[in-house]
Amino acid sequence: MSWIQRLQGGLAKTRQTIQKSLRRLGQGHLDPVLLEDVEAGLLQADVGVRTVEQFLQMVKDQTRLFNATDPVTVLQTLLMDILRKGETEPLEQLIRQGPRPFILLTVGINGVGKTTTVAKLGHRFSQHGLTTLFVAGDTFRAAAIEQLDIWGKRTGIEVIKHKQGSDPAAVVFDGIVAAKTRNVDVVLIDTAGRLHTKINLMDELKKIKRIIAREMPGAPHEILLVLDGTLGQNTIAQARQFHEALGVTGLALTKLDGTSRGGVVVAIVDELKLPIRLIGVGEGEADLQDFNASAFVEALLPTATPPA
Ligand SMILES: Nc1nc2c(ncn2[C@@H]2O[C@H](COP(=O)(O)OP(=O)(O)O)[C@@H](O)[C@H]2O)c(=O)[nH]1
Ligand SMILES: [Mg+2]
Repeated sequence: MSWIQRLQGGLAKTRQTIQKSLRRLGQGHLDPVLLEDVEAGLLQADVGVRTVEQFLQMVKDQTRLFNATDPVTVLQTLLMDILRKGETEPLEQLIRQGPRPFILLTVGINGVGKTTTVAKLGHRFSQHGLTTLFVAGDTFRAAAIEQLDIWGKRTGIEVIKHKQGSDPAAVVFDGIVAAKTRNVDVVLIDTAGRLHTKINLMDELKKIKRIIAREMPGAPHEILLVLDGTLGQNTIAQARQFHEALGVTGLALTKLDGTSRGGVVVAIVDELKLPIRLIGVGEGEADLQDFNASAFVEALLPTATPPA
Protein backbone atom coordinates (compact mmCIF):
# COMPACT_ATOMS: atom_id res chain seq x y z
CA MET A 1 0.00 0.00 0.00
CA SER A 2 1.36 3.42 -0.87
CA TRP A 3 1.59 6.11 1.81
CA ILE A 4 -1.11 8.13 0.07
CA GLN A 5 -3.40 5.14 0.35
CA ARG A 6 -2.47 4.79 4.02
CA LEU A 7 -3.07 8.47 4.59
CA GLN A 8 -6.39 8.21 2.75
CA GLY A 9 -7.25 5.16 4.83
CA GLY A 10 -6.57 7.00 8.05
CA LEU A 11 -8.65 9.95 6.99
CA ALA A 12 -11.44 7.82 5.51
CA LYS A 13 -14.07 8.46 8.15
CA THR A 14 -13.59 12.18 8.38
CA ARG A 15 -13.35 12.47 4.64
CA GLN A 16 -16.67 10.69 4.20
CA THR A 17 -18.37 13.14 6.54
CA ILE A 18 -16.88 16.10 4.75
CA GLN A 19 -17.60 14.77 1.28
CA LYS A 20 -21.20 13.86 1.97
CA SER A 21 -22.10 17.31 3.20
CA LEU A 22 -19.94 18.92 0.52
CA ARG A 23 -21.85 17.08 -2.19
CA ARG A 24 -25.16 18.28 -0.85
CA LEU A 25 -23.83 21.78 -0.58
CA GLY A 26 -22.83 21.41 -4.22
CA GLN A 27 -26.42 20.64 -5.12
CA GLY A 28 -27.37 24.06 -3.90
CA HIS A 29 -28.53 23.16 -0.42
CA LEU A 30 -26.85 25.96 1.39
CA ASP A 31 -28.65 25.42 4.65
CA PRO A 32 -27.12 26.11 8.05
CA VAL A 33 -27.31 22.47 9.17
CA LEU A 34 -25.25 21.30 6.20
CA LEU A 35 -22.72 24.02 6.72
CA GLU A 36 -22.44 22.93 10.34
CA ASP A 37 -21.82 19.34 9.19
CA VAL A 38 -19.02 20.45 6.93
CA GLU A 39 -17.60 22.62 9.64
CA ALA A 40 -17.69 19.75 12.15
CA GLY A 41 -16.07 17.36 9.67
CA LEU A 42 -13.24 19.74 8.93
CA LEU A 43 -12.66 20.52 12.58
CA GLN A 44 -12.65 16.80 13.39
CA ALA A 45 -9.88 16.36 10.85
CA ASP A 46 -8.02 19.11 12.74
CA VAL A 47 -7.88 21.43 9.78
CA GLY A 48 -8.03 24.42 12.14
CA VAL A 49 -10.67 27.02 12.88
CA ARG A 50 -9.26 29.76 10.70
CA THR A 51 -9.16 27.67 7.54
CA VAL A 52 -12.62 26.30 8.20
CA GLU A 53 -14.08 29.78 8.62
CA GLN A 54 -12.33 30.95 5.49
CA PHE A 55 -13.81 28.05 3.59
CA LEU A 56 -17.34 28.61 4.82
CA GLN A 57 -17.11 32.26 3.84
CA MET A 58 -15.82 31.33 0.40
CA VAL A 59 -18.65 28.87 -0.15
CA LYS A 60 -21.25 31.41 0.94
CA ASP A 61 -19.77 34.15 -1.23
CA GLN A 62 -19.34 31.99 -4.29
CA THR A 63 -22.71 30.37 -3.99
CA ARG A 64 -24.30 33.77 -3.84
CA LEU A 65 -22.32 34.90 -6.85
CA PHE A 66 -22.47 31.90 -9.13
CA ASN A 67 -25.22 29.84 -7.58
CA ALA A 68 -23.60 26.56 -8.63
CA THR A 69 -19.98 26.44 -7.54
CA ASP A 70 -18.61 23.03 -6.66
CA PRO A 71 -17.64 23.23 -2.95
CA VAL A 72 -15.15 20.37 -3.35
CA THR A 73 -13.20 22.44 -5.84
CA VAL A 74 -13.50 25.50 -3.61
CA LEU A 75 -12.05 23.56 -0.69
CA GLN A 76 -9.34 21.92 -2.77
CA THR A 77 -8.24 25.30 -4.05
CA LEU A 78 -8.19 26.81 -0.58
CA LEU A 79 -6.19 23.88 0.83
CA MET A 80 -3.74 24.03 -2.06
CA ASP A 81 -3.21 27.76 -1.55
CA ILE A 82 -2.39 27.19 2.11
CA LEU A 83 -0.36 24.00 1.80
CA ARG A 84 1.77 25.18 -1.09
CA LYS A 85 3.42 27.58 1.36
CA GLY A 86 4.67 24.59 3.36
CA GLU A 87 6.54 23.08 0.42
CA THR A 88 10.30 23.33 0.30
CA GLU A 89 13.27 22.02 -1.65
CA PRO A 90 14.49 18.52 -0.66
CA LEU A 91 16.91 18.43 2.27
CA GLU A 92 19.61 16.90 0.06
CA GLN A 93 19.60 20.09 -1.96
CA LEU A 94 20.07 22.24 1.16
CA ILE A 95 22.90 19.97 2.25
CA ARG A 96 24.68 20.09 -1.10
CA GLN A 97 24.43 23.90 -1.15
CA GLY A 98 25.39 24.28 2.50
CA PRO A 99 28.71 24.06 4.31
CA ARG A 100 30.25 20.73 5.24
CA PRO A 101 29.54 19.07 7.56
CA PHE A 102 25.90 20.03 7.48
CA ILE A 103 24.65 19.89 11.04
CA LEU A 104 21.05 18.97 11.62
CA LEU A 105 19.65 19.14 15.13
CA THR A 106 16.36 17.40 15.83
CA VAL A 107 14.13 18.69 18.61
CA GLY A 108 10.68 17.77 19.88
CA ILE A 109 8.86 16.23 22.82
CA ASN A 110 9.12 12.61 23.84
CA GLY A 111 7.70 9.95 21.56
CA VAL A 112 7.02 12.12 18.53
CA GLY A 113 9.51 10.23 16.35
CA LYS A 114 12.83 12.07 16.60
CA THR A 115 15.06 9.01 16.78
CA THR A 116 13.12 7.26 14.04
CA THR A 117 13.32 10.34 11.83
CA VAL A 118 17.08 10.60 12.39
CA ALA A 119 17.40 6.95 11.38
CA LYS A 120 15.22 7.36 8.30
CA LEU A 121 17.20 10.44 7.27
CA GLY A 122 20.49 8.59 7.62
CA HIS A 123 19.13 5.83 5.42
CA ARG A 124 17.86 8.30 2.87
CA PHE A 125 21.08 10.33 2.75
CA SER A 126 23.12 7.14 2.25
CA GLN A 127 20.97 6.37 -0.75
CA HIS A 128 21.77 9.84 -2.09
CA GLY A 129 25.49 9.22 -1.67
CA LEU A 130 25.88 11.48 1.37
CA THR A 131 27.98 10.25 4.29
CA THR A 132 26.35 10.61 7.67
CA LEU A 133 27.09 10.40 11.36
CA PHE A 134 24.53 9.84 14.10
CA VAL A 135 24.96 11.60 17.44
CA ALA A 136 23.11 10.06 20.39
CA GLY A 137 22.20 13.31 22.12
CA ASP A 138 19.41 11.72 24.16
CA THR A 139 21.64 10.59 26.99
CA PHE A 140 18.91 10.37 29.56
CA ARG A 141 17.60 6.94 28.74
CA ALA A 142 19.84 3.95 28.00
CA ALA A 143 17.11 2.75 25.66
CA ALA A 144 17.44 5.88 23.54
CA ILE A 145 21.14 5.29 22.95
CA GLU A 146 20.49 1.62 22.22
CA GLN A 147 17.70 2.46 19.81
CA LEU A 148 20.00 4.69 17.76
CA ASP A 149 22.72 2.05 17.95
CA ILE A 150 20.39 -0.52 16.43
CA TRP A 151 19.51 1.88 13.63
CA GLY A 152 23.21 2.58 13.14
CA LYS A 153 23.91 -1.12 12.62
CA ARG A 154 20.93 -1.49 10.35
CA THR A 155 21.90 1.46 8.16
CA GLY A 156 25.68 1.06 8.43
CA ILE A 157 26.04 4.52 9.96
CA GLU A 158 28.45 5.27 12.79
CA VAL A 159 26.94 6.39 16.09
CA ILE A 160 28.78 8.81 18.36
CA LYS A 161 27.59 8.10 21.89
CA HIS A 162 28.42 8.53 25.54
CA LYS A 163 27.09 6.56 28.42
CA GLN A 164 23.68 7.14 29.89
CA GLY A 165 23.38 10.17 32.13
CA SER A 166 26.25 12.08 30.58
CA ASP A 167 26.03 15.68 29.41
CA PRO A 168 24.33 15.76 25.99
CA ALA A 169 26.31 18.85 25.01
CA ALA A 170 29.51 16.81 25.45
CA VAL A 171 28.44 14.05 23.09
CA VAL A 172 27.34 16.68 20.58
CA PHE A 173 30.78 18.27 20.85
CA ASP A 174 32.43 14.89 20.21
CA GLY A 175 30.10 14.30 17.29
CA ILE A 176 31.15 17.49 15.57
CA VAL A 177 34.84 16.80 16.13
CA ALA A 178 34.39 13.29 14.73
CA ALA A 179 32.46 14.61 11.74
CA LYS A 180 35.26 17.03 10.87
CA THR A 181 37.92 14.33 11.29
CA ARG A 182 36.03 11.80 9.19
CA ASN A 183 35.01 14.47 6.71
CA VAL A 184 31.37 13.40 6.61
CA ASP A 185 28.64 15.31 4.79
CA VAL A 186 25.94 15.35 7.45
CA VAL A 187 25.73 15.15 11.24
CA LEU A 188 22.32 14.03 12.50
CA ILE A 189 21.84 14.86 16.16
CA ASP A 190 19.19 13.07 18.16
CA THR A 191 18.03 14.73 21.39
CA ALA A 192 15.87 14.00 24.40
CA GLY A 193 12.26 15.10 24.56
CA ARG A 194 12.00 15.03 28.29
CA LEU A 195 14.65 15.35 30.95
CA HIS A 196 14.93 13.33 34.11
CA THR A 197 16.74 16.16 35.82
CA LYS A 198 15.64 19.56 37.04
CA ILE A 199 17.15 21.23 34.01
CA ASN A 200 14.61 22.69 31.64
CA LEU A 201 14.48 21.00 28.25
CA MET A 202 14.65 24.27 26.33
CA ASP A 203 17.69 25.39 28.34
CA GLU A 204 19.39 22.10 27.61
CA LEU A 205 18.66 22.41 23.90
CA LYS A 206 19.84 26.03 23.89
CA LYS A 207 23.09 24.87 25.43
CA ILE A 208 23.49 22.21 22.74
CA LYS A 209 22.82 24.84 20.11
CA ARG A 210 25.47 27.12 21.61
CA ILE A 211 28.08 24.35 21.65
CA ILE A 212 27.35 23.58 18.01
CA ALA A 213 27.66 27.25 17.02
CA ARG A 214 30.90 27.55 18.94
CA GLU A 215 32.43 24.54 17.17
CA MET A 216 31.13 25.54 13.78
CA PRO A 217 30.02 29.12 13.19
CA GLY A 218 26.74 29.26 11.32
CA ALA A 219 25.67 25.85 12.60
CA PRO A 220 23.30 24.17 13.28
CA HIS A 221 22.25 24.52 9.66
CA GLU A 222 18.88 23.01 10.32
CA ILE A 223 16.84 22.85 13.52
CA LEU A 224 14.26 20.29 12.64
CA LEU A 225 11.23 20.22 14.92
CA VAL A 226 9.59 16.82 14.89
CA LEU A 227 5.82 16.90 15.44
CA ASP A 228 3.47 13.98 15.92
CA GLY A 229 0.61 14.26 13.41
CA THR A 230 -1.74 12.23 15.59
CA LEU A 231 -1.71 14.88 18.32
CA GLY A 232 -3.84 17.31 16.36
CA GLN A 233 -4.09 20.93 17.46
CA ASN A 234 -1.82 20.32 20.47
CA THR A 235 1.12 20.30 18.11
CA ILE A 236 0.66 23.99 17.33
CA ALA A 237 1.23 25.22 20.88
CA GLN A 238 4.13 22.81 21.19
CA ALA A 239 5.70 24.08 18.01
CA ARG A 240 5.39 27.71 19.11
CA GLN A 241 7.23 26.93 22.32
CA PHE A 242 10.14 25.27 20.53
CA HIS A 243 10.24 27.94 17.87
CA GLU A 244 10.38 30.77 20.40
CA ALA A 245 13.16 29.10 22.37
CA LEU A 246 15.31 27.80 19.55
CA GLY A 247 14.39 29.28 16.20
CA VAL A 248 13.15 26.24 14.34
CA THR A 249 14.03 26.16 10.62
CA GLY A 250 11.95 23.22 9.43
CA LEU A 251 9.35 20.69 10.45
CA ALA A 252 9.02 16.93 10.22
CA LEU A 253 5.46 15.68 10.68
CA THR A 254 5.35 12.06 11.69
CA LYS A 255 2.73 9.31 11.92
CA LEU A 256 0.60 10.64 9.11
CA ASP A 257 -0.10 7.04 8.15
CA GLY A 258 -3.41 6.01 9.65
CA THR A 259 -4.41 9.12 11.57
CA SER A 260 -7.82 10.75 11.48
CA ARG A 261 -6.26 14.09 12.31
CA GLY A 262 -4.08 14.55 9.25
CA GLY A 263 -5.86 17.81 8.50
CA VAL A 264 -3.66 19.32 11.17
CA VAL A 265 -1.02 19.77 8.49
CA VAL A 266 -3.19 22.54 7.07
CA ALA A 267 -3.37 24.30 10.43
CA ILE A 268 0.36 23.86 10.99
CA VAL A 269 1.31 25.43 7.68
CA ASP A 270 -1.25 28.19 8.12
CA GLU A 271 -0.29 29.07 11.69
CA LEU A 272 3.44 28.43 11.90
CA LYS A 273 4.69 29.52 8.48
CA LEU A 274 7.54 27.03 8.65
CA PRO A 275 8.57 24.73 5.81
CA ILE A 276 7.61 21.09 6.10
CA ARG A 277 10.83 19.30 5.26
CA LEU A 278 9.53 15.80 5.74
CA ILE A 279 6.52 13.72 6.53
CA GLY A 280 6.72 10.38 8.32
CA VAL A 281 4.37 7.75 6.98
CA GLY A 282 5.37 4.57 8.79
CA GLU A 283 7.89 2.96 11.10
CA GLY A 284 10.27 1.59 8.49
CA GLU A 285 13.44 3.33 7.36
CA ALA A 286 11.98 4.13 3.96
CA ASP A 287 8.77 5.66 5.34
CA LEU A 288 9.84 9.25 4.99
CA GLN A 289 8.66 11.56 2.22
CA ASP A 290 9.10 15.10 1.04
CA PHE A 291 5.99 17.12 1.61
CA ASN A 292 4.00 17.69 -1.53
CA ALA A 293 0.92 19.90 -1.32
CA SER A 294 -1.06 18.47 -4.21
CA ALA A 295 -0.45 14.87 -3.13
CA PHE A 296 -1.62 15.83 0.32
CA VAL A 297 -4.78 17.56 -0.86
CA GLU A 298 -5.53 14.55 -3.01
CA ALA A 299 -5.23 12.29 0.05
CA LEU A 300 -7.37 14.55 2.20
CA LEU A 301 -9.96 15.35 -0.43
CA PRO A 302 -9.67 13.24 -3.55
CA THR A 303 -11.08 14.58 -6.78
CA ALA A 304 -14.56 13.13 -7.28
CA THR A 305 -13.90 11.36 -10.56
CA PRO A 306 -11.59 8.37 -10.12
CA PRO A 307 -8.75 8.06 -12.64
CA ALA A 308 -9.68 5.95 -15.68
N1 LIG B 1 3.24 4.81 12.29
C1 LIG B 1 4.31 5.56 12.47
N2 LIG B 1 5.04 5.42 13.59
C2 LIG B 1 6.12 6.20 13.76
C3 LIG B 1 6.51 7.18 12.79
N3 LIG B 1 7.62 7.80 13.26
C4 LIG B 1 7.91 7.23 14.46
N4 LIG B 1 7.01 6.28 14.77
C5 LIG B 1 6.94 5.45 15.98
O1 LIG B 1 6.75 6.29 17.12
C6 LIG B 1 7.39 5.74 18.27
C7 LIG B 1 8.29 6.79 18.90
O2 LIG B 1 9.33 7.09 18.01
P1 LIG B 1 10.77 7.60 18.49
O3 LIG B 1 11.58 7.85 17.27
O4 LIG B 1 11.34 6.68 19.50
O5 LIG B 1 10.35 8.98 19.18
P2 LIG B 1 11.27 10.00 20.00
O6 LIG B 1 10.97 9.78 21.45
O7 LIG B 1 10.85 11.37 19.56
O8 LIG B 1 12.68 9.71 19.64
C8 LIG B 1 8.15 4.52 17.79
O9 LIG B 1 7.40 3.37 18.07
C9 LIG B 1 8.24 4.72 16.28
O10 LIG B 1 8.33 3.52 15.56
C10 LIG B 1 5.70 7.31 11.59
O11 LIG B 1 5.93 8.12 10.70
N5 LIG B 1 4.62 6.47 11.49
MG1 LIG C 1 14.29 9.27 20.87
